[in-house]
Amino acid sequence: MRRSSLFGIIVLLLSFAAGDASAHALLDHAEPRVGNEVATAPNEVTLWFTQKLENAFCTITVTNSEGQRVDTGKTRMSGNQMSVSLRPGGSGTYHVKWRVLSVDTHATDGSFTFQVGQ
Ligand SMILES: [Cu+2]
Repeated sequence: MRRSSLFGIIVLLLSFAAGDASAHALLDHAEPRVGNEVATAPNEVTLWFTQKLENAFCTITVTNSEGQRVDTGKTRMSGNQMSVSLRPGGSGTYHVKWRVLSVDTHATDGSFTFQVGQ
């Protein structure tokens, strides 16, 4: 009897944990697209998330192939979308790092790259 109620509690906790994980703001897609190559350096990067974002605590950092920061630091946000303007950074691999706080107060972060052609 004790054992079965303990099992019930564990199942309940696991289902809470699973529900919570799906509620975090994860990267849905980006422009330029994750891993893709674009012909010319874009003048901004836009990220779309799976959940609405809490404006005050979200950042995007973009560096070019030489590791120089090319984002202007000014992010624009609307709902589940966040953009940052870029300075010219030449060709090569760009790294995008993001950190966001979703409206459910959970912080998530991640990174991806895209290529800029010659
Ligand atoms: Cu969450």
